[in-house]
Amino acid sequence: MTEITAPKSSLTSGEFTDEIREQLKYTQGVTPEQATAADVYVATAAAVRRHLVDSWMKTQHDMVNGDTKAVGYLSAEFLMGKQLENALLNAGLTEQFEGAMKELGFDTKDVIDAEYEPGLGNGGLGRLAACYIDSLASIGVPAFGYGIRYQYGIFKQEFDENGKQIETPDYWLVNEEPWGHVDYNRDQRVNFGGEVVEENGKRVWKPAWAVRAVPCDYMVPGYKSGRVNTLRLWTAKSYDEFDLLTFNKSEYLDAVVPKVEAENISKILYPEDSTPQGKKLRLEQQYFFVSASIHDAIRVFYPGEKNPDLTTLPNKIVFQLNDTHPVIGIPELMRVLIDEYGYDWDTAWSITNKTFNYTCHTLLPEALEVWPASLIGELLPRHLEIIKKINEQFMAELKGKGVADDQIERMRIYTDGKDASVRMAYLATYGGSYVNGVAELHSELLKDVTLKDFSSVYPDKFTNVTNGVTPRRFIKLANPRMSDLITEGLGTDAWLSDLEQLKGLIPLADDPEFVKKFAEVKQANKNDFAAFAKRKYGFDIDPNTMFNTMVKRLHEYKRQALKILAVIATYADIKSGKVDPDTLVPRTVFFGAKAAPGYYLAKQTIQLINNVARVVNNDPATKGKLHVYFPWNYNIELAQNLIPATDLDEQISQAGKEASGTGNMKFALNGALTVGTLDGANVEIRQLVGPENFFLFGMTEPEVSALYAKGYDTKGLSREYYEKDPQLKQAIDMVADGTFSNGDKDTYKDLVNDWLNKDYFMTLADFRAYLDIQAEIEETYRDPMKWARMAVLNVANSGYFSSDRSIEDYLERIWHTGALK
Ligand code: T68
Repeated sequence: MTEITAPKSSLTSGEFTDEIREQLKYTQGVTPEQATAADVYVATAAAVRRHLVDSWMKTQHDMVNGDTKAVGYLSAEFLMGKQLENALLNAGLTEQFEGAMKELGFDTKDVIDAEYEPGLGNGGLGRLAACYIDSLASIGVPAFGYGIRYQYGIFKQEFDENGKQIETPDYWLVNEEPWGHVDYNRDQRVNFGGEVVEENGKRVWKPAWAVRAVPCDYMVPGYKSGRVNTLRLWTAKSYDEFDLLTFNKSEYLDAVVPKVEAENISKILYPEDSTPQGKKLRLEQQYFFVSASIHDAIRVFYPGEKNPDLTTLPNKIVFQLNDTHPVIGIPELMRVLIDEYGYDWDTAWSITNKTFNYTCHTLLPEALEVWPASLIGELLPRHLEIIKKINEQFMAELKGKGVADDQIERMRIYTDGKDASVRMAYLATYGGSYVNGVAELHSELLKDVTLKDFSSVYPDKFTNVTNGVTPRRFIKLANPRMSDLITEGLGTDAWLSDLEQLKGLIPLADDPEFVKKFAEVKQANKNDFAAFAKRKYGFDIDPNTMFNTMVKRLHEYKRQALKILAVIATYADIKSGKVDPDTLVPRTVFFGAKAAPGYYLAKQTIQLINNVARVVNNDPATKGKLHVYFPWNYNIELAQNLIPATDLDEQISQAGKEASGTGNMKFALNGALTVGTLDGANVEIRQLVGPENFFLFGMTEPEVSALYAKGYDTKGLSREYYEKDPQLKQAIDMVADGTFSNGDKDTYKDLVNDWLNKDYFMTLADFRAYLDIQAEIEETYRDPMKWARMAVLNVANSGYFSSDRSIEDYLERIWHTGALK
């Protein structure tokens, strides 16, 4: 692990208070007496930024002038969460802030709450990008995060009176946003459309229109590293404030059309997290931020040079492609090198190949982006030519290697014919140096299934980097009580930048005093969460029940349906008198999940969960024994509150479908036990925390494959499970018979139909195993000390899942660079 040293800020609380006062006066124009919590938040943010500026500038200077290669993390999403607390922590100003708030008469919580959470991501992929730029800065590696400053982030989720999801726009820029610095002087021109013509034997792109990319810079302070990196998010602006010609014809409204169209590019984040829509605007977004970022990197690393030697580019920066969304960067860099800087094809290819690497985040074939060639040709005609040429070179290379014709055909990057298309994952795999999956099982399946043809020809390209999460936000800030207890137990807080030190807690699992304190921390967190949920959602939650949580995007493969069917089965047992409720472990089940707006079955599942919650929570028969809550609009803030309060975490995806998961890591690190399948990073979590401290159930990936081979989804085999298992049958019958839809039998008919006739993700096949493991969980939970001891061992053995470790793996296996000296 890299040595991390940085002085704690020597600023006093009094001095910090004065700085905040000054900001209140000069930026907000209010006296401390007039100030609201929102004013104090903005003023504090401005004051913190001032403390970071010197380190930020020095980091940039060292990056450009030193010989350490930088990382450019290209990602369509950065799901940052609120910034203030994290910036204070990493700047070493937390205590001064607390002192200042006392002096100014403000509650720290109110001030922190005043920040509006930016939601510039869908889920795991976007949050991972945010964790990675935190870790890069904390380790001291020079890096840029490059992405889009969407005006509208992920939609706000509400539920209507029938429990259906309603999406409303998330205009996160309603109020002042004090973190971003818009830099109009470092803009980039991004061209689109038009045609390619032959001029003096050269192919020349004559674009039809252009957009101005304006960067907005966010400082990314490292924890105790003294380094501050940059997150550069691009906004699309029009070059023509208004089109004069149109204006003169006095068509005033039409005059702003080009402006509106240009600015649409960074208007909204696409809310689909797994099914690419093939929309023109989406491709425009991708090219927009990638083109601006590549040009920006050349500007940064070759300042003022007219004829830079770009053969050195791979020594200056390495671009990581966060999934296929930025893969158009490969032909773009080729184009820049050849058309703008005059390099020959082979030189350009060698530079490009060394500069890019690709991370894949999925196993679902439908999630791999494939663009119609016609669309690429329309928007980026020169790129389409380059892609075709890359494909030709690739085919020839494969032939030269003696690859069989049918395999070569399967591997085409560009597929000919009427529906000609471009496979972005293939382009990324061939065009870059390395391809990695995000957990061991996932990387194996990538090699053996999804990209098997590629790994057979290029085995050395393939590697794994298991995901991680930042311990600063997800332990220290989210769970201050547990953090204090860990620091007390270990006698140091150095674990926050070297999470493997948590191993030092292993002996404390046998110290009843420590285990008891650990259980008390969990209880206090549960009490806090109950108060938070009352305040924010109006829920009346009993904190003396088991908190059982399933939070993640809603997707069939993640199997929220399995969880809700199990809840229904328990409910049915109570109602029918089969089970005496007094013998049950009292349990509160939490769901948090957004569904893509066009994802019909996912939305039905949300409606079902809400209505099960309504029925169960209002039934006197289950009172105090079983409750279900679905706090709407799951986001980072809710995660930070709910995860530390959770006893039991659900990671129950169908084996072979969840690439990694990162929620699973956050829960284990916060002392929740996991009930899970052998999928994604669950496999590694279980290995590390010990099988005896993990509730495993369900089919394995090979068993899943075998069941598909028998025709599970095509021959309707799920019905057999339904017929054979009375508890399963009853649960499904209750969904069908209107128990959760005021007697209406149609509400969930598509969901029920799917379960009984297709059930692609094998919810029914895993149902029995799932109920059985829940019984074992109950038995364990009845012994609070045993449970708490298992929880301690989960925390102690999960240090591996720090994003610092993931970044160290990227540095070693893929980027071949390190911290600034
Ligand atoms: C997630 N993917 C994986 N995608 O599902 C999860 N996709 O297993 C993994 O832990 C995580 O990535 C980090 O590696 C996503 O979150 C998206 O959000 C997404 C967004 C747009 C298009 C496609």
